[in-house]
Amino acid sequence: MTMPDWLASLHNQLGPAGLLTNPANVEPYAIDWRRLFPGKPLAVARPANTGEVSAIVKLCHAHGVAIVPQGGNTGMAGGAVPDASGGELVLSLSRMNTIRSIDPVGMTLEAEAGVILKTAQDAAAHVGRLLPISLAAEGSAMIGGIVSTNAGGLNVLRYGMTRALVLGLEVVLADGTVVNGLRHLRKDNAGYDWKQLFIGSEGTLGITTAAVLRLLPQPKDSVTALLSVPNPQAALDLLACLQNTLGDSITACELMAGFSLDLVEKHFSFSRPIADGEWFVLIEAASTLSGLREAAETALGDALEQGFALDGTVAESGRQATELWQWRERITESEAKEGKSVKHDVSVPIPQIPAFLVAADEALARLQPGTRVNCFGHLGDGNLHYNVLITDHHPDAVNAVVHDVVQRFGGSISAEHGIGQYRVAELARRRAPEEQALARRIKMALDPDDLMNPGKVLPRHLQDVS
Ligand code: FAD
Ligand code: 2HG
Ligand code: ZN
Repeated sequence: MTMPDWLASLHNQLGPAGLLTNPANVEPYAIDWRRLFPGKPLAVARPANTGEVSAIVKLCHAHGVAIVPQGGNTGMAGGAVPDASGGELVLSLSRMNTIRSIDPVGMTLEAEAGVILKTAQDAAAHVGRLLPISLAAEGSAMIGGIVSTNAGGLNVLRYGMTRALVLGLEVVLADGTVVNGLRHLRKDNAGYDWKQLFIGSEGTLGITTAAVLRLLPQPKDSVTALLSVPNPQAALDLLACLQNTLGDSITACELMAGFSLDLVEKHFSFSRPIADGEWFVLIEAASTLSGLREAAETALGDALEQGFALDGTVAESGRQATELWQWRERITESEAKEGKSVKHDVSVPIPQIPAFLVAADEALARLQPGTRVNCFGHLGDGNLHYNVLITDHHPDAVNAVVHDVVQRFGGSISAEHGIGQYRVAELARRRAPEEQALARRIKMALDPDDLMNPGKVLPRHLQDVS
């Protein structure tokens, strides 16, 4: 099949490494991590710099071609893959992988969108600083994807979501205009803080080409413990009890059902460091000051004495801490190996977690008794991954049942993964009309032709919606 003229001219401009058209080469970019949303890219553009991104976007704008930005393609909502029409261009940021600067005094790191999160973390650590964004996909997820999904992860309890760590952004707008807001400033109230619109917008408003991230001092000491708890309420009591003593040195507090650990044991053959139980909590504290370990061990002893935890193990070395974290970080892969699942990335007000779990379990049992739920997540953020292993029911029916309960508890149907294409209909069904209308006005202002990742976050053809 011959290329349209505009694509041929793009090919000349970007060179063979910059534009992939061969079906075998574009195939890896066509489907999401969960393999739920197979698409068909028109081609894959791989720009080497911001100027090339701008040139691609200008050309697409002129020819009415939709663009799907893609980073590490680890997203959980099908946001980074094109539809099946064969008409959407995937724009991969993977060749834009330069860390432009690290400033240990001003504590900032400026990175292009295609820098892998782990590479950025390591670069910060190399100068004694911490980039605290951390998630199990950090070996593949890229800064542009992290920013564009406003990723959460394992350290939100102490450091906040990605949004809290972004100081500056460079973006390419839907008409190809480059907007450089790469300021390394802690305080900047000069006009609208427009970068906030792009953070978490999942590529629907423009393309993030680089970001300035905030760094922190690297902790000198950390303590990691895995505890079994009798129930989710005890897990919350445990967290509160530890916070009373350890304050905000607690960086992570992750809840895992016994079933989640069973899955990891089954699919990775790890041997359990702790007796079997119904629920587990993985907790980590970190400090730049000395004395953390003694304080943490005393606090954990008190929590055990008060019955908030039944059993526990504290990592004695960095290697043991990594091993404990494997129980948490391997859950997603274990679930995928187990088979298909219907994922829910929900949040509810933190004190409501135990009641939410009871209500969700009851509602699911009414739909189908005996359904297996892989429930784990970021307890300290009120964010649970309440994943239902495949049932006889259509995923939409399962979503509806769980999200009805979430809504009753005043929660969110997407705490950290975003909407992508997976949750578009659910969001449209559940968001107040005024909020939806406001979102459409923002989209129409920045991307009136609906060419930036159409059909993600918002339904397609906004022009047709009154
Ligand atoms: P992609 O998947 O490539 O893209 C995600 C979205 O951002 C898409 O809509 C895409 O179009 C858009 N996008 C990507 N790059 C750009 C750009 N430069 N400009 C504009 N738009 C862009 N997420 C969490 O929040 N917390 C977790 O704990 C977590 N754990 C995970 C664990 C595993 C094992 C896996 C597979 C995923 C996990 N995720 C988690 C989800 C995922 O890693 C995050 O959403 C991550 O931020 C996606 O980064 P990415 O580079 O892979 O983005
Ligand atoms: C995590 O917390 C990720 O590990 C993935 O957000 C959650 O697999 C999931 O549903
Ligand atoms: Zn998560």
